[in-house]
Amino acid sequence: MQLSREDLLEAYRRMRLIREFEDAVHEEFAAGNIPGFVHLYAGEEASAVGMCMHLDDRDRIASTHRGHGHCIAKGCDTRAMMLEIFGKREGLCAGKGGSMHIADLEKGMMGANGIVGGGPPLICGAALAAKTLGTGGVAVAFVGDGGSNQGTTLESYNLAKVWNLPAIFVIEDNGYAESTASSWSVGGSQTGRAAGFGMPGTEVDGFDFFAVWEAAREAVERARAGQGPSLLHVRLSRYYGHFEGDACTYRAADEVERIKAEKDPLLLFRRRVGEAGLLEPEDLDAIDRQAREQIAACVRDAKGAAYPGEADLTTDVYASY
Ligand SMILES: Cc1ncc(C[n+]2csc(CCOP(=O)(O)OP(=O)(O)O)c2C)c(N)n1
Ligand SMILES: [Mg+2]
Repeated sequence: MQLSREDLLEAYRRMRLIREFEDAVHEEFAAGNIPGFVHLYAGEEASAVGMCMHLDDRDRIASTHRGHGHCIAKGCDTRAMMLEIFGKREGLCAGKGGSMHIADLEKGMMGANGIVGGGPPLICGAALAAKTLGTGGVAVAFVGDGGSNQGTTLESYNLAKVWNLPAIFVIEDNGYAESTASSWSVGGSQTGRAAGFGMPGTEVDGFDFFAVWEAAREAVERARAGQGPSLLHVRLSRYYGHFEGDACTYRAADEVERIKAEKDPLLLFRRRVGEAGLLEPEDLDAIDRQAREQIAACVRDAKGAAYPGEADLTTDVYASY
C-alpha cells in the first residue's frame, strides 16, 4: 500500500486545516468570543492525520479533551465544528457540546471527552460491535500521556487483548499532562506496557507524518485481519498551552519556538515531498490559501450564527433508540 499523489495532497490538506482551525480558535478565544474551556491540537497534526488516512466510514475513533484535530482528520465539517465551539445552534451538536464534547457519530467520531482516560473503554465497545457484526471496522482511541496512566486505559488494553478486538491505542505523548512532565510521571515505557498485555507496541516520531502513517498502516491491517489490538507510542509536541489561558510557566521560554523551527510536522512534510519530487511547492501553497479562506469563512459564519433558544433547552437530552 502506497500513498498516491491524491493521498499526499489530502494528508497535507487535513494537517493544514487543523493548524488553521486551531490558530483561529486561539485568536477567537483570546478575543473573548468562545465560551468554555479550549485545548488546542496545533503541533500534533501528523498523529491524527497519519492514523485517520487509513480509516473510513466503518471505523470509529474516540478522542480526548484535545479533540479538534481528531475531528478534522476523521472528516468532520469544519464549519459545523466552529459553530459548535462558539456554542451556536447550527453547530455539530446543536451548540450543546462545545469544544470538549464535540462529536459526530455519522463520521465515526465518538466524541472529544472531558474524562481523561474516557476514550479507551469506548473503543472497546465499538471494536466489539465491529467484530460481532463483521463490519471489518476498527476502533481507535487517541490517549494522552497523562491518560495512559489511567486505570480505564490499562483495563481497556486487557479487554482488547482477551476479546481479540480490532482496537488501536494511540498514545499521543506531548511530554506533559497539564504541567506534569511525562518523563516524571509515566512508569516503565508505553511499548513495554503493550508487551505486558501481549500486544505489539511501536515507538513513532509524531513529527513525521510518514512515520505515523506507516506504523498506523500496520496496526490497521492487523486489526482488520482479526489479529487483535496494537499500541502506538507517538512522541510529539503541543504548540499552545495545556488550555487556552495557560501561562506555561513549566516550559522553557524557547522550547516551542525551537520545535517549530526544527521539526514542525507541516514543515517536515513539505520538505520531504519536495525533496522526493512528489509535490510542487505551488500545490502546497494553494492548499495553504484554501485552508486559510475556509477557516476564515467558518469563523465569520460562527460569529454571525444564532445561539440555541429557550425552546432548544429540553431537546437532545435523551437518546431515542
Ligand atoms: C478523570 C480526569 N482526571 C483529571 C482531569 C483533569 N485533566 C484534564 S486534562 C488533564 C491532563 C491530560 O494530559 P494528557 O493525557 O497527557 O493529555 P494532553 O492534555 O497532554 O493532550 C487532566 C489531568 C480530567 N479531565 N479527567
Ligand atoms: Mg500530554
